[in-house]
Amino acid sequence: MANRICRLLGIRYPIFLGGMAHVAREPLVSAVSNAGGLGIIGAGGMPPEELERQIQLVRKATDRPFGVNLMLMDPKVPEQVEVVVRARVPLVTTGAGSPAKYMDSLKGAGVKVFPVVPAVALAQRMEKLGADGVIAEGMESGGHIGTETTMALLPQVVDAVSIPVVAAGGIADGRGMAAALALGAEGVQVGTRFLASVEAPVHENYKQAVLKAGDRATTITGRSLGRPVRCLTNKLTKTLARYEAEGRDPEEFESLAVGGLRRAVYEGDLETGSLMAGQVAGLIREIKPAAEIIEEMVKTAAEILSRGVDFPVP
Ligand code: TUI
Repeated sequence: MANRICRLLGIRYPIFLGGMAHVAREPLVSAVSNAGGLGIIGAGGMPPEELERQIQLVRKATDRPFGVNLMLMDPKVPEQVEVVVRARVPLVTTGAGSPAKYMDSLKGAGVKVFPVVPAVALAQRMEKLGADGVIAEGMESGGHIGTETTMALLPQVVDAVSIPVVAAGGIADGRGMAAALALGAEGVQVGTRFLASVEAPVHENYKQAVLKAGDRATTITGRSLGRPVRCLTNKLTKTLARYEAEGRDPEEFESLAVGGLRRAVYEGDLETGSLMAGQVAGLIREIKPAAEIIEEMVKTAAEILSRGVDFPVP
Protein backbone atom coordinates (compact mmCIF):
# COMPACT_ATOMS: atom_id res chain seq x y z
CA MET A 1 0.00 0.00 0.00
CA ALA A 2 1.38 3.38 -0.95
CA ASN A 3 2.26 5.83 1.80
CA ARG A 4 -0.91 7.66 3.01
CA ILE A 5 0.71 11.10 2.95
CA CYS A 6 1.99 10.66 -0.61
CA ARG A 7 -1.46 9.53 -1.75
CA LEU A 8 -3.32 12.29 0.08
CA LEU A 9 -1.10 15.07 -1.29
CA GLY A 10 -0.01 13.62 -4.63
CA ILE A 11 3.71 13.80 -3.82
CA ARG A 12 6.48 11.30 -4.54
CA TYR A 13 8.32 11.35 -1.20
CA PRO A 14 6.81 12.07 2.24
CA ILE A 15 9.26 14.87 3.00
CA PHE A 16 7.93 18.29 4.02
CA LEU A 17 10.01 21.44 3.99
CA GLY A 18 9.72 23.04 7.44
CA GLY A 19 7.69 26.25 7.05
CA MET A 20 10.52 28.42 8.34
CA ALA A 21 9.57 32.09 8.60
CA HIS A 22 11.70 34.30 6.25
CA VAL A 23 13.53 31.20 4.95
CA ALA A 24 11.01 28.84 3.35
CA ARG A 25 10.30 30.98 0.28
CA GLU A 26 11.00 30.87 -3.40
CA PRO A 27 13.26 29.41 -4.81
CA LEU A 28 13.60 26.84 -1.99
CA VAL A 29 9.90 25.92 -1.93
CA SER A 30 9.67 24.94 -5.61
CA ALA A 31 13.05 23.15 -5.44
CA VAL A 32 11.67 20.83 -2.74
CA SER A 33 8.38 20.26 -4.60
CA ASN A 34 10.16 19.70 -7.92
CA ALA A 35 12.39 17.12 -6.25
CA GLY A 36 9.32 15.12 -5.14
CA GLY A 37 8.89 16.46 -1.61
CA LEU A 38 6.43 19.09 -0.41
CA GLY A 39 7.69 22.65 -0.45
CA ILE A 40 6.02 24.85 2.18
CA ILE A 41 6.02 28.65 2.18
CA GLY A 42 6.69 30.05 5.65
CA ALA A 43 4.11 32.82 5.99
CA GLY A 44 5.34 33.94 9.44
CA GLY A 45 5.93 37.70 9.32
CA MET A 46 4.76 37.92 5.69
CA PRO A 47 2.27 40.58 4.61
CA PRO A 48 -0.75 38.97 2.85
CA GLU A 49 0.19 40.61 -0.49
CA GLU A 50 3.67 39.09 -0.29
CA LEU A 51 2.15 35.69 0.52
CA GLU A 52 -0.02 35.99 -2.58
CA ARG A 53 3.08 36.85 -4.63
CA GLN A 54 5.04 33.91 -3.19
CA ILE A 55 2.18 31.55 -4.09
CA GLN A 56 2.22 32.88 -7.66
CA LEU A 57 6.01 32.51 -7.88
CA VAL A 58 5.84 28.90 -6.66
CA ARG A 59 3.07 28.11 -9.14
CA LYS A 60 5.23 29.52 -11.96
CA ALA A 61 8.19 27.39 -10.89
CA THR A 62 6.42 24.07 -10.31
CA ASP A 63 3.27 22.14 -11.24
CA ARG A 64 3.70 20.01 -8.13
CA PRO A 65 1.77 20.37 -4.85
CA PHE A 66 3.05 22.78 -2.21
CA GLY A 67 1.87 24.22 1.08
CA VAL A 68 1.80 27.29 3.31
CA ASN A 69 2.74 27.40 6.99
CA LEU A 70 0.74 29.78 9.16
CA MET A 71 2.58 30.95 12.27
CA LEU A 72 -0.41 31.49 14.53
CA MET A 73 1.18 34.16 16.74
CA ASP A 74 1.32 36.42 13.67
CA PRO A 75 -1.49 39.01 13.83
CA LYS A 76 -1.83 38.86 10.02
CA VAL A 77 -3.10 35.24 10.06
CA PRO A 78 -6.79 36.06 9.34
CA GLU A 79 -5.80 37.87 6.11
CA GLN A 80 -3.26 35.15 5.27
CA VAL A 81 -6.04 32.54 5.59
CA GLU A 82 -8.13 34.52 3.09
CA VAL A 83 -5.21 34.47 0.63
CA VAL A 84 -4.69 30.72 1.09
CA VAL A 85 -8.41 29.99 0.63
CA ARG A 86 -8.69 32.19 -2.46
CA ALA A 87 -5.59 30.59 -4.00
CA ARG A 88 -6.80 27.07 -3.12
CA VAL A 89 -3.38 26.13 -1.75
CA PRO A 90 -3.20 22.31 -1.49
CA LEU A 91 -1.98 22.15 2.12
CA VAL A 92 -1.61 24.31 5.21
CA THR A 93 0.56 23.52 8.21
CA THR A 94 0.16 25.57 11.37
CA GLY A 95 2.49 26.28 14.27
CA ALA A 96 2.71 28.09 17.58
CA GLY A 97 -0.95 27.63 18.54
CA SER A 98 -4.25 25.95 17.73
CA PRO A 99 -5.75 26.51 14.25
CA ALA A 100 -9.28 25.71 15.53
CA LYS A 101 -10.87 28.98 14.39
CA TYR A 102 -9.54 28.68 10.83
CA MET A 103 -10.33 25.00 10.35
CA ASP A 104 -13.80 25.38 8.79
CA SER A 105 -12.79 27.94 6.17
CA LEU A 106 -9.65 26.00 5.22
CA LYS A 107 -11.43 22.64 5.01
CA GLY A 108 -14.34 24.29 3.16
CA ALA A 109 -11.91 25.40 0.44
CA GLY A 110 -10.50 21.87 0.14
CA VAL A 111 -7.21 22.81 1.83
CA LYS A 112 -5.59 19.87 3.66
CA VAL A 113 -4.56 20.88 7.18
CA PHE A 114 -1.60 19.47 9.14
CA PRO A 115 -1.16 21.29 12.48
CA VAL A 116 2.16 21.06 14.31
CA VAL A 117 1.58 19.49 17.72
CA PRO A 118 4.09 19.43 20.57
CA ALA A 119 1.91 17.13 22.74
CA VAL A 120 -0.50 14.17 22.54
CA ALA A 121 -3.59 16.04 23.83
CA LEU A 122 -3.31 18.66 21.07
CA ALA A 123 -2.90 15.93 18.43
CA GLN A 124 -6.15 14.34 19.61
CA ARG A 125 -7.93 17.71 19.60
CA MET A 126 -6.75 18.36 16.05
CA GLU A 127 -7.96 14.95 14.86
CA LYS A 128 -11.43 15.66 16.32
CA LEU A 129 -11.47 19.05 14.55
CA GLY A 130 -10.92 17.36 11.19
CA ALA A 131 -7.17 17.75 10.66
CA ASP A 132 -5.91 15.58 7.78
CA GLY A 133 -2.71 14.76 9.64
CA VAL A 134 -0.50 16.12 12.39
CA ILE A 135 3.16 17.03 12.58
CA ALA A 136 4.63 15.82 15.88
CA GLU A 137 7.49 18.17 16.58
CA GLY A 138 10.15 17.46 19.16
CA MET A 139 12.21 20.04 21.02
CA GLU A 140 15.29 19.20 18.94
CA SER A 141 13.83 21.59 16.35
CA GLY A 142 14.97 25.09 15.70
CA GLY A 143 12.81 28.12 16.42
CA HIS A 144 9.77 28.01 18.66
CA ILE A 145 9.62 24.63 20.41
CA GLY A 146 7.69 22.50 22.87
CA THR A 147 9.20 20.49 25.71
CA GLU A 148 9.19 16.86 24.53
CA THR A 149 11.76 15.09 22.36
CA THR A 150 10.90 13.57 18.98
CA MET A 151 12.04 10.11 20.12
CA ALA A 152 9.57 10.08 23.02
CA LEU A 153 6.72 12.23 21.62
CA LEU A 154 6.37 10.70 18.16
CA PRO A 155 5.33 7.12 19.05
CA GLN A 156 2.94 8.47 21.69
CA VAL A 157 1.24 10.67 19.08
CA VAL A 158 1.20 7.75 16.61
CA ASP A 159 -0.59 5.60 19.21
CA ALA A 160 -3.09 8.35 20.08
CA VAL A 161 -4.47 9.26 16.62
CA SER A 162 -5.55 7.46 13.43
CA ILE A 163 -4.66 10.22 10.97
CA PRO A 164 -1.14 10.21 9.45
CA VAL A 165 1.68 11.58 11.59
CA VAL A 166 4.66 13.50 10.20
CA ALA A 167 7.77 13.64 12.41
CA ALA A 168 9.69 16.87 12.92
CA GLY A 169 12.69 17.81 15.01
CA GLY A 170 16.08 16.15 14.79
CA ILE A 171 15.79 14.85 11.23
CA ALA A 172 18.48 15.88 8.74
CA ASP A 173 19.37 12.73 6.79
CA GLY A 174 18.23 9.25 5.78
CA ARG A 175 19.08 7.81 9.19
CA GLY A 176 16.76 10.28 10.86
CA MET A 177 14.05 9.59 8.30
CA ALA A 178 14.36 5.82 8.83
CA ALA A 179 14.18 6.30 12.60
CA ALA A 180 11.03 8.42 12.30
CA LEU A 181 9.37 5.84 10.04
CA ALA A 182 10.40 3.08 12.47
CA LEU A 183 8.61 4.99 15.24
CA GLY A 184 5.41 5.05 13.19
CA ALA A 185 5.61 8.35 11.33
CA GLU A 186 4.45 8.26 7.72
CA GLY A 187 6.49 11.29 6.74
CA VAL A 188 9.13 13.71 7.95
CA GLN A 189 9.45 17.47 8.11
CA VAL A 190 12.93 18.89 7.65
CA GLY A 191 13.98 22.48 8.36
CA THR A 192 17.62 23.02 9.30
CA ARG A 193 19.01 20.69 6.59
CA PHE A 194 17.20 22.76 3.92
CA LEU A 195 18.35 26.03 5.51
CA ALA A 196 21.85 24.95 4.49
CA SER A 197 20.81 24.25 0.89
CA VAL A 198 21.88 25.99 -2.30
CA GLU A 199 18.36 27.30 -2.96
CA ALA A 200 17.64 28.71 0.52
CA PRO A 201 17.28 32.50 0.11
CA VAL A 202 19.34 33.11 3.23
CA HIS A 203 22.47 35.19 3.91
CA GLU A 204 25.64 33.16 3.39
CA ASN A 205 26.83 33.95 6.96
CA TYR A 206 23.80 32.14 8.40
CA LYS A 207 24.39 29.06 6.21
CA GLN A 208 28.08 28.99 7.17
CA ALA A 209 27.15 29.25 10.86
CA VAL A 210 25.06 26.07 10.47
CA LEU A 211 28.00 24.28 8.82
CA LYS A 212 30.32 25.37 11.65
CA ALA A 213 27.94 24.23 14.40
CA GLY A 214 28.80 21.27 16.61
CA ASP A 215 26.59 18.96 18.66
CA ARG A 216 26.07 21.49 21.49
CA ALA A 217 25.87 24.61 19.38
CA THR A 218 22.29 25.65 20.18
CA THR A 219 20.67 27.38 23.16
CA ILE A 220 17.03 27.73 24.18
CA THR A 221 16.04 31.20 25.32
CA GLY A 222 12.67 32.61 26.34
CA ARG A 223 11.52 29.64 28.41
CA SER A 224 10.85 31.81 31.47
CA LEU A 225 8.70 34.06 29.26
CA GLY A 226 6.61 31.16 27.96
CA ARG A 227 8.07 31.30 24.45
CA PRO A 228 11.06 28.98 24.16
CA VAL A 229 13.10 29.43 21.00
CA ARG A 230 16.15 27.39 19.91
CA CYS A 231 18.95 29.23 18.12
CA LEU A 232 22.66 28.82 17.44
CA THR A 233 24.45 30.24 20.48
CA ASN A 234 25.80 33.73 19.84
CA LYS A 235 26.16 37.10 21.51
CA LEU A 236 22.38 37.64 21.36
CA THR A 237 21.42 34.31 22.99
CA LYS A 238 24.07 34.82 25.70
CA THR A 239 22.68 38.25 26.56
CA LEU A 240 19.09 36.96 26.50
CA ALA A 241 20.01 34.04 28.77
CA ARG A 242 21.64 36.47 31.20
CA TYR A 243 18.58 38.73 31.18
CA GLU A 244 16.38 35.73 31.99
CA ALA A 245 18.70 34.55 34.79
CA GLU A 246 18.71 38.05 36.28
CA GLY A 247 14.91 38.18 36.07
CA ARG A 248 14.99 41.40 34.04
CA ASP A 249 11.87 43.02 32.69
CA PRO A 250 10.49 40.95 29.75
CA GLU A 251 10.33 44.17 27.75
CA GLU A 252 14.12 44.45 27.86
CA PHE A 253 14.36 40.86 26.57
CA GLU A 254 11.84 41.58 23.85
CA SER A 255 13.60 44.74 22.69
CA LEU A 256 16.78 42.75 21.97
CA ALA A 257 15.02 39.73 20.44
CA VAL A 258 12.62 41.59 18.16
CA GLY A 259 13.65 41.47 14.52
CA GLY A 260 16.39 38.93 15.32
CA LEU A 261 15.36 36.45 12.64
CA ARG A 262 15.29 39.15 9.96
CA ARG A 263 18.77 40.30 11.01
CA ALA A 264 20.04 36.71 10.67
CA VAL A 265 18.34 35.85 7.37
CA TYR A 266 18.68 39.12 5.42
CA GLU A 267 21.71 40.80 6.97
CA GLY A 268 23.73 37.76 8.05
CA ASP A 269 24.21 39.44 11.43
CA LEU A 270 25.96 36.74 13.46
CA GLU A 271 26.09 38.78 16.67
CA THR A 272 22.62 40.23 17.14
CA GLY A 273 20.66 37.94 14.79
CA SER A 274 18.46 35.02 15.91
CA LEU A 275 20.15 32.14 14.09
CA MET A 276 17.27 29.70 14.54
CA ALA A 277 18.46 26.14 13.95
CA GLY A 278 17.78 22.65 15.26
CA GLN A 279 20.16 20.38 17.17
CA VAL A 280 20.91 18.60 13.88
CA ALA A 281 22.96 21.65 12.81
CA GLY A 282 25.92 19.64 14.14
CA LEU A 283 25.27 16.96 11.48
CA ILE A 284 25.39 19.32 8.53
CA ARG A 285 28.77 19.71 6.86
CA GLU A 286 27.98 20.85 3.33
CA ILE A 287 25.61 23.13 1.44
CA LYS A 288 23.81 21.00 -1.14
CA PRO A 289 21.00 21.42 -3.66
CA ALA A 290 17.58 20.52 -2.20
CA ALA A 291 17.11 17.72 -4.75
CA GLU A 292 20.36 16.07 -3.65
CA ILE A 293 19.34 16.31 0.02
CA ILE A 294 16.04 14.60 -0.78
CA GLU A 295 17.51 11.89 -3.00
CA GLU A 296 20.18 10.96 -0.44
CA MET A 297 17.65 10.98 2.37
CA VAL A 298 15.21 8.69 0.60
CA LYS A 299 17.92 6.33 -0.65
CA THR A 300 19.55 5.94 2.77
CA ALA A 301 16.23 5.55 4.59
CA ALA A 302 15.10 2.83 2.17
CA GLU A 303 18.43 1.03 2.47
CA ILE A 304 18.30 1.07 6.29
CA LEU A 305 14.68 -0.07 6.42
CA SER A 306 15.30 -2.97 4.05
CA ARG A 307 18.18 -4.34 6.17
CA GLY A 308 17.51 -7.42 8.27
CA VAL A 309 18.59 -7.73 11.89
CA ASP A 310 21.84 -9.34 12.99
CA PHE A 311 20.53 -10.86 16.21
CA PRO A 312 18.29 -13.90 16.68
CA VAL A 313 14.56 -13.18 16.53
CA PRO A 314 12.72 -15.17 19.21
O1 TUI B 1 6.18 27.36 15.15
C1 TUI B 1 7.15 26.65 15.20
N1 TUI B 1 8.41 27.12 15.09
C2 TUI B 1 8.73 28.43 14.91
S1 TUI B 1 7.67 29.73 14.72
C3 TUI B 1 8.93 30.79 14.57
S2 TUI B 1 8.70 32.48 14.30
C4 TUI B 1 9.15 33.18 15.75
N2 TUI B 1 9.82 34.30 15.63
C5 TUI B 1 10.21 34.95 16.72
C6 TUI B 1 9.94 34.48 17.97
C7 TUI B 1 9.24 33.32 18.11
C8 TUI B 1 8.85 32.64 16.98
C9 TUI B 1 10.10 30.13 14.65
N3 TUI B 1 9.97 28.82 14.83
N4 TUI B 1 7.06 25.31 15.33
C10 TUI B 1 5.81 24.69 15.48
C11 TUI B 1 5.42 24.64 16.89
N5 TUI B 1 4.21 24.77 17.29
N6 TUI B 1 6.24 24.49 17.93
C12 TUI B 1 5.45 24.50 19.06
C13 TUI B 1 4.15 24.68 18.61
C14 TUI B 1 2.92 24.76 19.33
C15 TUI B 1 2.87 25.26 20.62
C16 TUI B 1 1.64 25.33 21.27
C17 TUI B 1 1.76 24.34 18.69
C18 TUI B 1 0.57 24.42 19.35
C19 TUI B 1 0.51 24.91 20.61
O2 TUI B 1 -0.73 24.94 21.15
C20 TUI B 1 -1.02 25.66 22.28
C21 TUI B 1 -2.51 25.59 22.40
O3 TUI B 1 -3.15 26.50 21.88
O4 TUI B 1 -2.99 24.58 22.93
